[in-house]
Amino acid sequence: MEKRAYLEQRAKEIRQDTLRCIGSLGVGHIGGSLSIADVLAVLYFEKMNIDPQNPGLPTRDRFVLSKGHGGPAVYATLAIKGYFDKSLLLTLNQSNTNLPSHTDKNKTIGVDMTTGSLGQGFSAAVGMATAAQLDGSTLTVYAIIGDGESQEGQIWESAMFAGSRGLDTLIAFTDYNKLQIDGAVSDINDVSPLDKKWEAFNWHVQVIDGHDVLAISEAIDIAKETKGKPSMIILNTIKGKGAYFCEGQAGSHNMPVTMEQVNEAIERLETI
Ligand SMILES: Cc1ncc(C[n+]2csc(CCOP(=O)(O)OP(=O)(O)O)c2C)c(N)n1
Ligand SMILES: [Mg+2]
Repeated sequence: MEKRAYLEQRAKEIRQDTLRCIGSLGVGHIGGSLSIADVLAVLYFEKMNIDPQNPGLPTRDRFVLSKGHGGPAVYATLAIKGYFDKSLLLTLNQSNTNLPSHTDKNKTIGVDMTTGSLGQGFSAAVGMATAAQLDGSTLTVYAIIGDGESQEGQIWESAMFAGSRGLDTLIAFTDYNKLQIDGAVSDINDVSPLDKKWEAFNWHVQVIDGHDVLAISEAIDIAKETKGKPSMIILNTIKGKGAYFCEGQAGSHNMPVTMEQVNEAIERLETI
């Protein structure tokens, strides 16, 4: 299968399983999970050096979802990749589950860092890349931060450190869906111009369509070829992308959902 078609198919499956996962609970972070489905498809099904049969391999690439509330999309991705059975997706955030609403490395096989307190995951990713640099390792550390999350001071503290250290094995993405919990990021505490800010912190910056799998794939290739600087890939995305009942809406952040909505959305994704 042609690369674009293959990756788009994986992204569609990630969206459908994310919806099944959140639908099983009846409430969840639909918007911020669906906006990252395409980058997860490219990372887990093309780029990352990982082996679901050997999830603890020290030389594997690392992935940190700093906006940890997008956990369901990561769980869908890991299940499709074969880290665990898809039936686990239907236990989201229930008692004794291995899939809490926010990613937790002590609970879920395949998750590299516990996140949820905004800003902290990115610092951990910078720490991982620093350790890899000290070890002389060539592994790549990938991280996704949110645009609302980018209002956290901690993001810029670690951005400055990574830039000053020239951590070129660190590739970060901003899920620039323009929305946070309460509304538009630009209304609450505008983070723009994000590209100029990251450049000023000595990062190599690219701005792309975050729903174009080939654009994401090419941007990662360019980031890997860039030496002496960490890379920021700003993904222009739509919150709730692919769910007809909440796409582009601030209310999609953490919302109730019925199985009727879930099934209808899954069916509509099938026909795109
Ligand atoms: C330190 C901290 N403060 C506040 C929160 C509550 N919180 C969770 S998600 C969120 C909004 C994040 O917005 P954004 O980064 O744009 O993510 P998106 O919803 O678009 O995925 C907030 C304020 C938190 N998890 N951690
Ligand atoms: Mg956002």
